[in-house]
Amino acid sequence: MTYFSGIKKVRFEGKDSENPFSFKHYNSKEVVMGKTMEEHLRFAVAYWHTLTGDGSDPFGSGTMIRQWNHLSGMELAKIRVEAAFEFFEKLGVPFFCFHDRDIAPEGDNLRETNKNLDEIIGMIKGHLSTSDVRLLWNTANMFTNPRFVHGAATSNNADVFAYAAAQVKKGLETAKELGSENYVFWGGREGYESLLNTDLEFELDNLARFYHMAVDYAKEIGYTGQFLIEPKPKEPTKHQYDFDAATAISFLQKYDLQNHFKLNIEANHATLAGHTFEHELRVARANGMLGSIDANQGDLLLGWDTDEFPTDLYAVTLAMYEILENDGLGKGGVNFDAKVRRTSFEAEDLFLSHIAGMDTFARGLKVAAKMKENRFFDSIIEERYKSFKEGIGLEITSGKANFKSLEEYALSNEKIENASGRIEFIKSRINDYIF
Ligand code: XUL
Ligand code: CO
Repeated sequence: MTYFSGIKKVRFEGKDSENPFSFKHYNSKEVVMGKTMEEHLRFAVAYWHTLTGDGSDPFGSGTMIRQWNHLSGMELAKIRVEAAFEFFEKLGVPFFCFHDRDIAPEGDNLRETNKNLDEIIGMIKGHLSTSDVRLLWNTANMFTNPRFVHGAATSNNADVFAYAAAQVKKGLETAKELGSENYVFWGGREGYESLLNTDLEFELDNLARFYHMAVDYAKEIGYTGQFLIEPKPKEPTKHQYDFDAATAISFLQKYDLQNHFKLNIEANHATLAGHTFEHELRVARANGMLGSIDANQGDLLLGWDTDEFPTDLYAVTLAMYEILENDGLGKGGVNFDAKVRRTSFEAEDLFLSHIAGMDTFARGLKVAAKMKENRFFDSIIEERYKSFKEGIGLEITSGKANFKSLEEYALSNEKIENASGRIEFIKSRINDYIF
């Protein structure tokens, strides 16, 4: 049985190819700065958008034409696994990611839910053993079911906290069983709607308790994957606790969790927080906490998470520069947390959208590598901060200066001269690199 019958394995054919089902730029074996593109990019497919998503929105039902539309329950879950591996292999992506509830439906109680999950995990394990595909990360969906109406680890209801703990316990066992390279925590409904009924400090303490329990349990079962927190400022709650990279990092530091977690930075979450993608990557990198990325893009005219496939070459180039400067993503990767538009409802669009994203990242990688090789940003930064390399600047950075010596210097320094930041010139040079 095949689920994408008209489509052959997608191959690199170069930029002059007329075949839409080919890569124009992503050549998995091409070496860029000492590593293959496949090693740099570590692409992953998001199960929830690509296999589970049906194109429904708050105004209308699903539009996606899929061969499995007539099925439901466990039958549907099983077919999706078959379709998933056909898709991953035809597309040539090395990784995928899922939430527990993407792969198997809930049963009448937690025991039955776990039984459903076990059956599907068994199937996935079978596929993994005969395929080159691996699991980049798994996570727990603790936001869809009504029990999570007030949050999961930050719920006011201790029974919900316990349920969430049981769910993540199972998630960590799944991660170990399937050899997942990372385990993700995105704070689905961990936030608040109104401060009028919220004990913010208590909820944050509970969130930290929850994370410590997860760290302890991973250690207990010998799961050594990287833990990742995925910041997002809002949606579904009005205010999410893991608002952005800086907020997540200070939370981890306050609760002594910083050595156990890195961040999974998502482009559209960055823009919702009023930041650029590269800002969030830079903040994570500067703190040694850049672990993985959720590759997508938002629509700057819309105020919500549109999760579009990333095709903005400018933004992707700057993101890839941050990743190269981070010396790669380690165990992390580039996960397409992106969905085809509701109007792109044919199964073929799943391929075309991923190809668009993969080609954009391949181009971004190549441009960023050229900038890095030419020390484009390094020389701008060196020139701009050169006043700290000698004289009074060197005294400041070497710890020799104090307020008194600096006052003495400032009193004797008649004229301060600043240099232009040259922003417009820099932007036009970046255009030259891209085009
Ligand atoms: C939601 C989001 C999630 C996480 C995993 O905005 O990005 O899909 O990536 O829970
Ligand atoms: Co995401």
